[in-house]
Amino acid sequence: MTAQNQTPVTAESLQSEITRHLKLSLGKDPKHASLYDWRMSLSLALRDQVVEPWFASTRQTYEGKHKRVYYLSMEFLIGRLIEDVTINLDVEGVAVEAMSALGQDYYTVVANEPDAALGNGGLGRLAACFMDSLATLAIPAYGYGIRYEHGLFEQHFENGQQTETAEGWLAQRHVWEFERPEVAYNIHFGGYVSDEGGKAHWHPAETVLASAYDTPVVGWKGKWANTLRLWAAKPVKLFDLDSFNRGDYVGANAPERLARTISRVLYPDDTTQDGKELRLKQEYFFTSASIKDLLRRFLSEGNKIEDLPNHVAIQLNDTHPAIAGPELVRLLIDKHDLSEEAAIDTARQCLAYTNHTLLPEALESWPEDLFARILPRHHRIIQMIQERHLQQTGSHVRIIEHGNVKMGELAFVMAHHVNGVSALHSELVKETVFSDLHAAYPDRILNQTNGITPRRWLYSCNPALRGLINDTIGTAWHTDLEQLQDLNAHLDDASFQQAFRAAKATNKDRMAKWLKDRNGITLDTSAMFDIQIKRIHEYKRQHMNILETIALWNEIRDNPTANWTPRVKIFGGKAAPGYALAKSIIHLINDVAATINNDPVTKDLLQVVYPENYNVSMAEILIPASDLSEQISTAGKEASGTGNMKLSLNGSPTIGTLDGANVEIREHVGAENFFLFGLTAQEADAKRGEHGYSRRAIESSPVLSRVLGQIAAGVFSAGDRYRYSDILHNLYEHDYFLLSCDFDEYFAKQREVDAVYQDVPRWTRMAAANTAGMGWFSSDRTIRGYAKDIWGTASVI
Ligand code: 8GP
Repeated sequence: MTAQNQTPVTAESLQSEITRHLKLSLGKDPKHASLYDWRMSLSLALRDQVVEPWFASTRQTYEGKHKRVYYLSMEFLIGRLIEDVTINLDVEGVAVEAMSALGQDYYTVVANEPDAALGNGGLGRLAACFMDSLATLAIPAYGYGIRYEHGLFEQHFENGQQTETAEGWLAQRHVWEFERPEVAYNIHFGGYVSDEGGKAHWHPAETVLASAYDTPVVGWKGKWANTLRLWAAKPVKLFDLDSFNRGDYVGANAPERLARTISRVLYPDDTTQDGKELRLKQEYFFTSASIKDLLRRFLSEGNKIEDLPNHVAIQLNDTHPAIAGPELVRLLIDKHDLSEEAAIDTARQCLAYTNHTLLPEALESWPEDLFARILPRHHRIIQMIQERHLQQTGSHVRIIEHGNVKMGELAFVMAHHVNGVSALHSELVKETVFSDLHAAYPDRILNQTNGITPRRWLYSCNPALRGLINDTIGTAWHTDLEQLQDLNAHLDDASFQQAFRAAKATNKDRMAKWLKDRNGITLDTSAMFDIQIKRIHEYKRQHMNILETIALWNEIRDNPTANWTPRVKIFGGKAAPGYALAKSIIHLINDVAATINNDPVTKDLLQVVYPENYNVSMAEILIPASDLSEQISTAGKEASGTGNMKLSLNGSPTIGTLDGANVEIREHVGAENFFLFGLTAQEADAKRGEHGYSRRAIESSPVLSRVLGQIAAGVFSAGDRYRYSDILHNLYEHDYFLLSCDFDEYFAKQREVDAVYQDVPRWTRMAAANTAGMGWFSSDRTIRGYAKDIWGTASVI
């Protein structure tokens, strides 16, 4: 393979490449170079190193006629790339040395890179981890998505309340990508369908161009590289010269404005679907371009269309690209003359669908009239798919029902396999949302428990722990994370324990310094760092955490000289801009922080911090520093979680419910190393059937009643008794997410955490046992599972 054939990179060679780029690509004299110039030059010098392995991988795939995986996703939450590339190419040390020889600090340059935040949360970050594992495992693959001009919004706090501004990652040049103006497809919308000579013809009303931008994704040790191909929308006609000549300068730009809107912004909702026409257009835009692109590649290799499933595996990351089914069927019938039956069968053999959530509001559906107006040909094709499905299975489940086109049902019917993302979630997929379709297609649903890339989420973000693990068990874990179990032999070894604590202390110091520099906040690093980082949502129950914080504050004030375990409660996460209750929760957390942090009685024992604008690079600092991981969702609601995996892998035990992948994490790290509380998914369902359960639970809990009473009295809102009436009303009257029912057990479990934390050897053992037990959660394992059970592909080197 090329990586081995390539001349090894040395500090000297990299230094001269950086200088060359500074001069020839940036046009700068080193004397006048800014941080930006240095970052660009370093990135370009590194990118050069990826090109050869990338070419070689592509060549090898063509030559071997290997099947390719196409991962279609509206979101790729990539984060920064410099460290990703230096780690994967194993040149981090060399890069540090080269930059230092140029008078620059490598880590300052790294921190200058903006996050590529083309995603909202779990689903988008999973796609990024999968791209890393596909490259590391040398499975030929393309990621297909949208090159949004504006990624996830930037979050600010004004008087404790979230405000949002547009993010601008492309304001500076994105050096990692290669523009491919020659790779472009016309994407059509609207118009009507006519029937001529027994064939349907779509006469679209609107057309935009999908133009490709490629980013190489290099795997471990540079042995293989795949492509992330993102589509930008461009006008077919750049400019309306007629309008311009008539003096209508605004009108002249209309074609460009219209097209650009499609790839302008990432939809900022996490689990709520937005019924906007634009979103449907975005979905069709990138899916159609991707399907056309993969068909072009397939046909250019001289293949016959019937052979498509032997060469192409298309994975739909949630329902956002579910239009891939009808689009592929349309192209097979209208352009390649397959019969309806053959087209559906062929398409289905290529397609698989991953479900990421059971929340009903996230299951996409489109008003049928809107759908038919924008995609009239696909509307007819879906009717045809539905007819065949109803006839063949005798099922009564319709794709179009009550005037809505249901994308989950469409994705299910058009996929050869449907998977959930944790063992519990996959069972719930069978029992709930898709129970009827599961009865009609009993072999279709399977499970692939999520994973995380250990390159980014241990090796790169936690050099202190990486070093200790290397010294203790060697380096085999770099490519086989399950080797971490060898740490089990050292858990009771005093010197190992001490080194483990030292690594954690280093990470806590690093985080404290970062927060001091960023927000001027001083952290007590000897306190327990108790962290909840994720999107803000009622089901994730950040409000349970902050109510527990208030309860603890009360207890400390009642008895300040007791033997308390000092804690820093750390929150991170964004709320969807239109999700009012989630925004109220953020406000409450910030209000509580303001009160508690200024209380002289408790200030050395309890602190609440909520750094704004949580993103991937913030996660890389917070996760290694965590002592306790909060995974407290209502059982049955968190499909998997992946933050839970990152924290546990980095030596932070979980306090959590039996939800999503928590269940499997607990099995792998050992029940004795996990703080379990709360109703099970089944119990939660039963509880919802009991009339008046929340009011009863609140009234029978003195601790919770007191906390809610304080909020209602305006203790945290300068006497304003109504500021949080939405949260209070919700808890007393609905409490669908059962905070009231789980609260007392959660509070009690936290006090157990306090006690164990004071038993230093016991706590260290637990923390290290978490790291040792988490090897199974590598996304390499997950991807091997998809390759074997769903895609029919394997590593090719
Ligand atoms: C998330 C799930 O909430 C999380 O449990 C899981 O770990 C992650 O997907 C990866 O599987 N779901 C989403 O991010 C999600 O559904 N987002 C779409 C609605 C935008």
